[in-house]
Amino acid sequence: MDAQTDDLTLYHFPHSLCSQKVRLALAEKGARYEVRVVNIGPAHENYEPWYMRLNPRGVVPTLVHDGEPIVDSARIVRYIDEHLPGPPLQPEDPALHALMEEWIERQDRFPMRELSYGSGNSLLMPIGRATIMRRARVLAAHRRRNPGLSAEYTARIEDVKRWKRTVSSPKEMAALRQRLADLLEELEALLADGRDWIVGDQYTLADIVWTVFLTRIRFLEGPEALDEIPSVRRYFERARDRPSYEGAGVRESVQTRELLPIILPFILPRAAAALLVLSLVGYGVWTLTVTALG
Ligand SMILES: N[C@@H](CCC(=O)N[C@@H](CS)C(=O)NCC(=O)O)C(=O)O
Repeated sequence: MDAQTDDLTLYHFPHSLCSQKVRLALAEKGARYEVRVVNIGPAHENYEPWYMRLNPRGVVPTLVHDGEPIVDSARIVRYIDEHLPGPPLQPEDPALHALMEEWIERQDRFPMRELSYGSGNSLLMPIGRATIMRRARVLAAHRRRNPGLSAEYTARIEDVKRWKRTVSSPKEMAALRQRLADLLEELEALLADGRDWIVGDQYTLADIVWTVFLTRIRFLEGPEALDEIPSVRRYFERARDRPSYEGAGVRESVQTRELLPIILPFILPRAAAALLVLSLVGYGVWTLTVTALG
């Protein structure tokens, strides 16, 4: 394919797992693209009608290529490989291609969102959990104002309720952690023959999704999370050493300096309003007390 001449815009959020997969695929291809940050919390710009029309599930990422939106990170990374110039990221051999697909799907099926919000010890985790039900309220308010998108908002509200039920259930969370341990053991078994990448010698889309997934596991569980599975740890280190990892800005921790400008414009006006109300109530109580005392 010739040099890239097309218009590409990625709607994303810097720390989002799925956005990072797409950025990594774009970096491997050496693609040039515009970015638009969609504030997925606390402003929930992703639930606004303009974005729901672009991405009916109201999630990031969305890639817009010459005006056409493509949604769902697993589809987007395939699309990137098939439509942009750069090194091929899918094997030609059908058996290897099937292996790549199998590992993309294994990763994609794992509910990382639930694990991210239902475990971890960072201060941000309880805050994150508390925000889940706020999403249902924001979605319901949008549904009232946008009857044309009622089906999309209803589907999303149901999804948010399921999300909340899972992260609130210690039994489901324990099962999820076991499922993750099994999945990582399966990857360890695959890589134990010394292969560099999931299908062998070629770095493919499967490695892209697994690089970001393993980064998130280390983010949640600490850098020692892969110590018991040495082949996976070495595999992750190889992937992290690729220039694309830095180029895509794969996040290994919360970048407070990056998140604050996104969060503060939402929090500050509300904090100021709350302070004003508290001051008015305090002043009222004080005036009444002074009046009552004569
Ligand atoms: N299957 C979708 C999932 C996308 C997804 O869940 N994105 C998350 C960030 S990684 C999101 O937008 N969350 C915001 C929300 O659910 O409100 C994909 O792979 O693109």
